[in-house]
Amino acid sequence: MMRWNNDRWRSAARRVTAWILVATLAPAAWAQAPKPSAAASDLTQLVDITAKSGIHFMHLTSPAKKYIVESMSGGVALIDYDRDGWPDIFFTNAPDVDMSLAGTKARSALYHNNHDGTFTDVTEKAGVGYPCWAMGAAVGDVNNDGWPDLLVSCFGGVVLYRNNGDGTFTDVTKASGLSSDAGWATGATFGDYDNDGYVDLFVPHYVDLDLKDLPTLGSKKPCMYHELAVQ
Ligand SMILES: [Ca+2]
Ligand SMILES: [Ca+2]
Repeated sequence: MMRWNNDRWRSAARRVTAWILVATLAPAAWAQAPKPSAAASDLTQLVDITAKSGIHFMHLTSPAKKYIVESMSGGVALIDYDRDGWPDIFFTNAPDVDMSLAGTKARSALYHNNHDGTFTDVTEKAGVGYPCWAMGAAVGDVNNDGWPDLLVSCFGGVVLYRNNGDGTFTDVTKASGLSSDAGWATGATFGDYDNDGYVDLFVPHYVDLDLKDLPTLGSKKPCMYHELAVQ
């Protein structure tokens, strides 16, 4: 059992006195504080509901960040894949270099919007969990069937998933002519640039990097980001 000596009692008494002072002075301080304007009080407040949302996705990270490809974060796409009028969420994920060389993949995730502030992980049924070393994602109806399709940009090209309209997707990368892209696609966006009624695709690339020929730190002249050496 904890024993209280006189010093502790005096310390506790000082804290109680302090709280009484705060409680006594607070109304006066509040009364003197400027009242918020009507415009400020009308501003919409954003509330963090992540813990209650059912979304438990965690993007993998490499604390060491030895290579530039490990320093990149992932992208998120909003896609109403079931066309119920409520946006669903796709998260991209990526392994680190050691995982990739060992053949281990990182799981991306698709969450269905339950209409009540919560989401359900539907990744397995949808079949979109392991597209690639995923960087970003874009949403577009590439075949004009009314169902939004999903393109994932990757370290190593892009992956195009066609929405089957039943909660599942099919990888149509090769059939769509996109499998020849083997570069580091950091992001992607759809847009009908020639106004023919079919969405076109723009894929920006980043630097050349070969996982099978990675430089050891200091073996080559590194890039300098401010005063940080990056390879
Ligand atoms: Ca939806
Ligand atoms: Ca479609």
